Amino acid sequence: MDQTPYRDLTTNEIEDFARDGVICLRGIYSTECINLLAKELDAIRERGVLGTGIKVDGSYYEWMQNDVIRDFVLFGPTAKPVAQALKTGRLNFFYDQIFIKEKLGGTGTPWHHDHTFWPLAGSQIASIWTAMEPVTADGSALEFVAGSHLWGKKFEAVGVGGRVPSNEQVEALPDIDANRDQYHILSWELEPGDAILFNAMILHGSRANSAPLTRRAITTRWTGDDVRYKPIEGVVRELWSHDLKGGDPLSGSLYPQVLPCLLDTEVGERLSGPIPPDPERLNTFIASYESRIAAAAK
Ligand SMILES: O=C(O)CCC(=O)C(=O)O
Repeated sequence: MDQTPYRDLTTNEIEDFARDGVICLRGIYSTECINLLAKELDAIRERGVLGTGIKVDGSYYEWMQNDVIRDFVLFGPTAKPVAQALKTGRLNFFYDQIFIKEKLGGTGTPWHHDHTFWPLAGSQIASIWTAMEPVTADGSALEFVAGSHLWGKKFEAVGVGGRVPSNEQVEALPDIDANRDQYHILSWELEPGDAILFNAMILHGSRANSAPLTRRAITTRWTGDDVRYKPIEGVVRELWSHDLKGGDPLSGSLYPQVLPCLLDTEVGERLSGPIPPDPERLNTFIASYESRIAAAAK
């Protein structure tokens, strides 16, 4: 996989990211890179989340077991522009997440911001999202409320699976769709290789896919110097155990440093082979997933 960053961010892009909370980067990934990823996304879809057979429209932390996604994250061209936008010297990888929106009817992603889903404190947190096919406005293109990362509010975590309970103090989400003219909404149509880089506090979502093309996307999530681990109840499902306690900088084999350089102590084990999830945590995840399906079927 191409190891060279496509280019440095311009001063304008860094300023736009700070002001709007989101920028579009054209042609950041090569065709070869997208083709490799597309094959893996299809295979993951077939095998189900983390190889469990659970088939939903997404998966996450696949990099721990999938070598193409591992190389994309650790050696691909993403880390440097993300670090430039976040103005951070140290950049850790947080996790990858896959979002598939089936053609002609795939459901959208509700408006949300990412921060309240995650066991993190700090402001230097961003995701970079790219799709395997052209994304049109009616093809579930991402939408962002420009500047909402600066509102100083933390909203409830509402994702594709519904509202995620949290013991954090959070506010109800504003009804953005009912008042679209009151917000500055940014969205881009994309070609394969283009990507969108956005702050973890920006409100974003996507509408249902009414285009005749299934939209397969992958987001990688990154943290900078000021970020600390902050355990919160019930929000993100970490299926690998780690030693992080509240207040620790991210580190270790689950959340390794990528810039200024990889550390053998953190990535050595992963470079020598896939690391399966902790069986107990995985079983709890499968059971909770199955009970959610059963409850929804009643
Ligand atoms: O692909 C989507 O529809 C949602 C993506 C998203 O919310 C994210 O990457 O944080």
